[in-house]
Amino acid sequence: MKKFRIIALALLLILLPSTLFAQAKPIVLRLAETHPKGYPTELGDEEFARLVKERSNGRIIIEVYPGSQLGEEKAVIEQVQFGAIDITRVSISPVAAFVPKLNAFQMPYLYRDSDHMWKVLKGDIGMELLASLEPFGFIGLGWFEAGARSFYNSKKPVYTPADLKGMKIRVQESELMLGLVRSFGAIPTPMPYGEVYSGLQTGVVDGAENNPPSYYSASHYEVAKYYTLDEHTMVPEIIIGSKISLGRLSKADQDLIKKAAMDAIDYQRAEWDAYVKVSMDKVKAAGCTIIPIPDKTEWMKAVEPMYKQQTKEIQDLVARIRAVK
Ligand code: GTR
Repeated sequence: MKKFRIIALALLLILLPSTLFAQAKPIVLRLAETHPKGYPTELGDEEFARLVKERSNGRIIIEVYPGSQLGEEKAVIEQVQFGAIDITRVSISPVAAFVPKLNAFQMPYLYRDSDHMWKVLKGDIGMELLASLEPFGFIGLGWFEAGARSFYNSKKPVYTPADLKGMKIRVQESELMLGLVRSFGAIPTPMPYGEVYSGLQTGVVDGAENNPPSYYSASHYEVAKYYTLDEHTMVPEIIIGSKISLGRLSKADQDLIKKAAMDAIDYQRAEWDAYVKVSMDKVKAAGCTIIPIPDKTEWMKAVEPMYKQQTKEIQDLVARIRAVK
């Protein structure tokens, strides 16, 4: 009996520390980010990770991999779907290839302004769209700001849609963006973000389109100095998790992660505004030709037919978005 007690005690001493150790081992989730360290979306990712760590008392760690270390956006989205990457922050544009409904959020000249867009994203429609990602293998976690996208090129100043005619313009891997560029009479060329600089430099494309932070931080301004502020789209960024990998966590942990993503939004938006100013100052100082377009009527007219070409589902969503006051 005594011998049995000694063995039991010995076993307890051996097993107890290892159980404690197992409990202390954190859950590590990898987050893929296209932009480099210090870019506003990357700072937003870091804030999201900080909130998750703090609120889970260090039980859940989100490791941010910036600068496309885990791949370009389309490939990363696929890996999230298969559970090989846990989370990513991407533009909704390439996600819409997997979840077509999201196209409603990137229609040209849709929002009155950024406040209108944020009312939509944080309101019922935004929540509904995040939830609608689940059947496709994603858990919609939150949105980030990405301002407005405009055209830039290496050839000449562009003042009207007619000036874009025949130009080869790089677009994200998105059907809707291909259609948008065609509406302006230009020739769309889908290409991963990481290839745009050399594409512009070698003349594979004449131009591209993006917001001021991307135009500046990816150095596109060095090789495409004409930037026309036509602001054709406001395409929100999205944070998506893998249904396979996050699905293994408890409901409480999934909710904690969702809430942290939402709570990181205001921080990211403030960083965004600051970086837009820095970017515009830098590209002006570098001698880029910035062409403001205060009256966008003819730009809007050129893309108007796109609205009629959308599915009924998207047209209904667009009507609801426009009705948000
Ligand atoms: C940026 C966006 C990136 C990426 C890029 C692109 O504005 O933040 O996630 O989608 O545009 O044009 O590929």
